[in-house]
Amino acid sequence: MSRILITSALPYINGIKHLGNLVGSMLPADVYARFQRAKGHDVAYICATDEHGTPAELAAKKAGVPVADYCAEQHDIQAEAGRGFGLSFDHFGRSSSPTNHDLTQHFANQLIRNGFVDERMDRQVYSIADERFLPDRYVEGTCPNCKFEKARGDQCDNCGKLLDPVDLIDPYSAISGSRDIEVRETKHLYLLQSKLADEVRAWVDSHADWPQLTKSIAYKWLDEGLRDRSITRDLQWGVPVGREGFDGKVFYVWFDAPIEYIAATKEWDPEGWQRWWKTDEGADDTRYIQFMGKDNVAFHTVSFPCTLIGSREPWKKVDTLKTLNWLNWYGGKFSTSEGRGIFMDTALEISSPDNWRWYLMSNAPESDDTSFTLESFAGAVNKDLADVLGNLVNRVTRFAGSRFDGMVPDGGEWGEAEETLAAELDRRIKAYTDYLEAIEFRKAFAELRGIWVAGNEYLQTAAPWAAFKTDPAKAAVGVRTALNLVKIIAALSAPVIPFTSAKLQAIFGDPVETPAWPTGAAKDLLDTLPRGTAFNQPEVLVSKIEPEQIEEWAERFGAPRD
Ligand code: B3M
Ligand code: ZN
Repeated sequence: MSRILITSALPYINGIKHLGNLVGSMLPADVYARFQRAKGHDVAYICATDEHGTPAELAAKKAGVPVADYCAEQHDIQAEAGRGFGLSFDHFGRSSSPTNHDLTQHFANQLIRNGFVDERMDRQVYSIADERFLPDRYVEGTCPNCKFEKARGDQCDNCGKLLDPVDLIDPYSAISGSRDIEVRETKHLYLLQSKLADEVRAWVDSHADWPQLTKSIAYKWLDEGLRDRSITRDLQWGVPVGREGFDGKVFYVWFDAPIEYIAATKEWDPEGWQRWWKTDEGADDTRYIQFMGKDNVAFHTVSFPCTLIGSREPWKKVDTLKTLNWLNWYGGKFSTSEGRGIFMDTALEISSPDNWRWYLMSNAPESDDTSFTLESFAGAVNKDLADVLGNLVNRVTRFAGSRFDGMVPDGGEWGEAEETLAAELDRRIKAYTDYLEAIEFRKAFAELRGIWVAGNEYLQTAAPWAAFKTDPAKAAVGVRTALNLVKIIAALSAPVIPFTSAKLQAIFGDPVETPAWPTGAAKDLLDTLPRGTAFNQPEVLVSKIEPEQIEEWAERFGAPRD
């Protein structure tokens, strides 16, 4: 048994997340966590809301509530949506927690003590109308790189380039719209990443096994030369710097947010958190996997490691990063600020969590960006879940219900059809398990679907309904084998469609959250249900999505029609 720490990028607090955010970090992390728990490992899946910075302040202002209240409310909304989707966080914390305040200040103090932080006079955008500095997203303007006219001070949404607010062309205040703006001097703390660059590079070099996308982003930053970065901001909301001359300043959101991974673990397990995070207290044999969208990679491969390394304390660093590309809304972009796309709360109003989970994970944007369309969603639900999985389960349970009195039949001999099924299962379960282990979701779920298909093919060949009159023993083997297969499928499918798995498990007894991962020869797995025991008819597993529903949703969500 190993100890496995899993974190997914912390969702910003500024409103409920869309399906692109969900498949970009939280959902794949959940699937992986469920898989590793099923294999018997000691898993901590940690996440939290990312509550500081200008996105939070701006959203609170828009909502007309104090930022602390806004965050508390939105945290509950996001936690509720996570539960609705079956996200199995061991802890879902808040980056604004006292624990994170303490740890953030601790890291800053360590970095200062070790000579990796400097006080510097900085030039920042100041709004005369608003009587305040305008850090990050408080200022908008034209991108110096691509000339997009609504670039934000910290990053251009159009070309993705990270920006410095003073570089924007024609800047204006995101608070008041005022263009009465000047550049003023203000004091800030700088993290001297340049001093840590060699150590970070050596650490990245030691991870030749990282996925290509992850490595290329990390090396791009390292090769451009690590710039010293300001880690404080002229803001009220955040972790106070708590240093003389720094009143009214807080740490930059990207400084405190990753530290919340540690703080949330500490909140979850106040006694034993060190074994996940301190290499001198057990974390040297913890395996740590992070999940995130590609725009977050630089912060996790370079910035956060600078914090950890520069502390000169024995902190656990990430072993494997799983980086996801974008899920697009019909080739365009999902957008929180513009309300474009489908969001976690509304998604659950219109369809079941497993329908979404299956669609999103079997089409995860792994090697490239993928386009969400309602048609492809309906296709995945209707074809894979209803026609393939649902059909298999319904056919066998109905037939066994009427012809074998709802019991697992005894008698009959294992034949050629069973041998063929077992051989295919041996191959596919291994491939599926290996792909999940390698965190390759699309390939993994193609195998899982292959197992569902194999089940239907088996039923077709064994045809117990045809054999029933002439050769009841053969019919008995067919039904028994297919019922066992349903039980195996319940366990194999649990990481991705846990609610459906529970319904499948309920055919044979009380469902559990984490059914054990099927191991051993398929021949044995296919004969584990005690013969002669009763089973239950399943609840409705999947209902098909009708063309009228697609039209209705398209209208509701403003999906482009052709
Ligand atoms: N909140 C950005 C995002 O949601 C940011 C991630 C923080 S991870 C420490 O994409
Ligand atoms: Zn740009």
